[in-house]
Amino acid sequence: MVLFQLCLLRPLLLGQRNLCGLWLGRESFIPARCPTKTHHCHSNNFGFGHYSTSSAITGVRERTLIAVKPDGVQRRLVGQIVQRFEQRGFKLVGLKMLKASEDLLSQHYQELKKKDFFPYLLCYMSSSPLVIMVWEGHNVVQTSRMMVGSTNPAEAHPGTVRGDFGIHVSRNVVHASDSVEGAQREIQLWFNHTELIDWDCCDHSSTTRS
Ligand code: DAT
Ligand code: MG
Repeated sequence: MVLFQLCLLRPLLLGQRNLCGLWLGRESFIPARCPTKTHHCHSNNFGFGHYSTSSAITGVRERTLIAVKPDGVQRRLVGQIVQRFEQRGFKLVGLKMLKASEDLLSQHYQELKKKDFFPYLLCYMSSSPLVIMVWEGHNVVQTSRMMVGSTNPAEAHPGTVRGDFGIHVSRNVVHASDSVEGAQREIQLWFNHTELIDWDCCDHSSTTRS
């Protein structure tokens, strides 16, 4: 409460136009404006004024790996799946289409090696192209899991990707990392760092501030 009042008062005292930033939990406060005119602060080209780049904001740079699986690509669902993440306000920082090797998939699904469906999973996932993406934003790992829905589409809620497009657990349309640590491992596995793009959204102030 005290913090809220302080952040509300500070811009007024400093004569700044923007009011309070967004409190996103103990670790993540997004200031309404860049506190100093440092190199982190710059104008964009879209008339949204100054803002801090995401690299200056703790917690907003969380990233996750999302993959449209072979059934999703074959059924031409890539656009609809990308649209859901864009509409939610997340930022696309990496995207590629590829046919994955069983070796790469085996590393990706390393924790499932002992499952009886593992060979079928590798065979299916390597059977045709995947679209692999990295999305960035506040709490993106957990939110993506909610957007994707339960592993078994029969149990996934309507409104989730799997609940809307899936029927069987072995053809559940998308992959989403299940933890921040898992996401970091998977992103490093699928992407070279030069393939990930740091860029500033022109609507940054509309998606990450109150
Ligand atoms: P999730 O993809 O929701 O993280 P997971 O990591 O437990 O689920 O499993 C990875 C994938 O393996 C899952 O998306 C689909 C496949 N799979 C899981 N359980 C299965 C089963 N019982 N039969 C066939 N495929 C299964
Ligand atoms: Mg998983």
